[in-house]
Amino acid sequence: MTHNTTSDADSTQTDAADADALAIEIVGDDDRVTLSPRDFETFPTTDRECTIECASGTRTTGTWTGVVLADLLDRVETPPETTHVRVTSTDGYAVCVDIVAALDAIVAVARNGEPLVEGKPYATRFLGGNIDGARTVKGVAEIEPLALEPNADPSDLESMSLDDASYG
Ligand SMILES: Nc1nc2c(c(=O)[nH]1)N[C@H]1C(S)=C(S)[C@@H](COP(=O)(O)O)O[C@H]1N2
Ligand SMILES: [Mo]
Repeated sequence: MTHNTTSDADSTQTDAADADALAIEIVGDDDRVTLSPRDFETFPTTDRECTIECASGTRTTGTWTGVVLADLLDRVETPPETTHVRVTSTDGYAVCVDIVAALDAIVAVARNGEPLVEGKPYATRFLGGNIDGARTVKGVAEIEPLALEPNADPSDLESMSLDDASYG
């Protein structure tokens, strides 16, 4: 997929940047699909009651509305023995969760009825009942199902060490 660059300084620049911020790439075995905000809106949504707890002790509970990850994965050819799903943010934050937790997770677009886009820069959030707070990725950019070897360490595929306060 190609994008217009934002170097044309005109009134569409902000819209284009916003659209890019919400585009989500699903990476399959041999194929990849980029979902624009408009594509994303065509999926049914569901609600999840979810508490996000940080190692530091901060907790936030809310009702999150979003698209079930399984529906997104259906758009690509997944590896036959998928064991994990890697989710990467626009800020480089990346987590790797097991497939059971991932299939029950959602990519949320709203919290307590409020669109996440109003809390920029993060318009989406990956979360689920069996996903710990630190692995609830804000600003989902890429979702990749993986078939890891039994002795592989999924945390090798994570980069969760951004501690710039602006990443929250
Ligand atoms: N993209 C991105 N997502 C992220 C983080 C991050 O740095 N970048 N931090 C994580 C951590 S450590 C926690 S505890 C929660 C914090 O979520 P909150 O700001 O809603 O409390 O977001 C998680 N998601
Ligand atoms: Mo955290």
